Amino acid sequence: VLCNAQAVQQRQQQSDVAKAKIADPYSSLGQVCAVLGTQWGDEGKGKLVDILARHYDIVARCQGGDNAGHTIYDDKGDKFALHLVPSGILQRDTVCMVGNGVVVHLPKLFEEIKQLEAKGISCEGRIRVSDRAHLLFDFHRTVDALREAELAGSMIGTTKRGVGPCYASKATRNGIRVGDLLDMSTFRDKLEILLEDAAARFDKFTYDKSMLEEEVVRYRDFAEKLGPYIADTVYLINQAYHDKKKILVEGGQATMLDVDFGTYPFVTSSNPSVGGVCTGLGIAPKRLGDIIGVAKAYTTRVGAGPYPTEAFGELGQSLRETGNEFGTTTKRPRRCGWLDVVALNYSCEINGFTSLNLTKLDVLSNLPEIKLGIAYKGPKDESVPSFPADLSFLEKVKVVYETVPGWQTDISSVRKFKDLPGAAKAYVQRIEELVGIKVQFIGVGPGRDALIVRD
Ligand code: 2SA
Ligand code: GDP
Ligand code: MG
Repeated sequence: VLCNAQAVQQRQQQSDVAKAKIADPYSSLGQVCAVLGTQWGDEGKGKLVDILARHYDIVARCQGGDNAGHTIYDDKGDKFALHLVPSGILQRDTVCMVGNGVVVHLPKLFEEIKQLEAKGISCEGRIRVSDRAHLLFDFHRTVDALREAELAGSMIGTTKRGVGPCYASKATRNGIRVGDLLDMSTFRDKLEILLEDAAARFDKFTYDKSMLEEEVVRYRDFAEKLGPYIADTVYLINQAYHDKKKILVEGGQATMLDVDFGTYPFVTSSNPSVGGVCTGLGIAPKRLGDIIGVAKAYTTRVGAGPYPTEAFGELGQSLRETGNEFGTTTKRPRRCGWLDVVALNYSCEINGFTSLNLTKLDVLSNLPEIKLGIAYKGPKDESVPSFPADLSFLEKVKVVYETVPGWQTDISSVRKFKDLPGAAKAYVQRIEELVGIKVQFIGVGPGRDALIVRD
């Protein structure tokens, strides 16, 4: 019943070749490595990036904005929730880059920097913001909320961080870029055009000249503060590549929220899949060494939109509570369900993952049995070859489940694959079999040390 068995088999063969080569999983990772979400976000990308960062010189974000929420813990167990600052910031020698594909809300960026510095994390000289990145203004956030209100019953469930409207300004080519702050003489006029646009489109959007002048004054101040952070990151990252420096890319959101490949229109407005790494940083595709897909051992989604393996009732609630599934940015409860292998396979195909990080395996520990959604059937019982584009069809698919035994033992202190209970090992191996990609890393808790690295 598995959809696209041929693709899975081909990946399996390639993965076997890769498997044979691995001696030290960290040092064998490519000079350029991307960590990307395979599902609907919050798979635990931040945690892996924080762990890998010590082996990298640069950690870069390529898309999204402060809609992202990446939770990491330091060695003392102190929690950090990052939104715009890349998750490499806790490793003191890394340079953290905010690439051209990111939309940047400067008040939030400075707030985050302030919070980090208050916790003793020095950001000075370590953060580089692309001069080509677009500025996300407060008014974009207002427009985000107005658009959602207009949609009434069919809201997207955005984070209301203004991300969609900012990418819209970018696409209509009247957006303002970080580099524009270097010449404040034209800034006022550019901002006025944007505000006029919003006022013309939304009756409820009003602004007066004093508001514009206040924003200009505020941004004059930001321009001064941001000056030392602004850089031609496209040049920097490619120079770093030539200098044999190691580059780690941190994805925000995930493939099923991709504006092209996700459950459109219930998606974010960027490309969290692998293409976004190239366009959002100016890295050539052939320079990408490793592409690690982060997959939660079950599935979650926050915001509206179809999601075939969603569990309602007791199971959904118990996964949410055990997994602490609440939005890092908005605190919204996440919808929970079984692992969707159809979506995962689709994601593997699009991104060409070289390995997977299966996260939150510990969350499944109390379950007597676990299900895997291995295929979809259409309303006429027909097989569905790949993840459908048509949402009305997607809403009608029936998920074919495979049930496997649970392990019902606490695994949070296990650090070696061989020490996992048999049923947990079998679950991981079954996923590998179903997608044809090696699960190199396994998360068994939120802490930095709670990771099984397979050799
Ligand atoms: P937006 O704000 O325009 O990007 O929203 C569009 C859709 O994208 C989803 N989205 C996310 N999904 C999961 N996690 C995200 N980050 C935060 C987190 C979310 C939070 O880490 O928990 O705190 O609620 C994220 N960002 C965007 C969003 O839910 C919409 O479905
Ligand atoms: P991201 O957006 O992909 O970086 O993920 P988030 O940080 O938004 O959400 C993942 C949540 O799961 C965070 O609270 C992490 O601390 C936590 N987490 C990550 N990996 C694991 C794991 O293996 N087990 C458990 N129990 N929690 C994890
Ligand atoms: Mg998140």
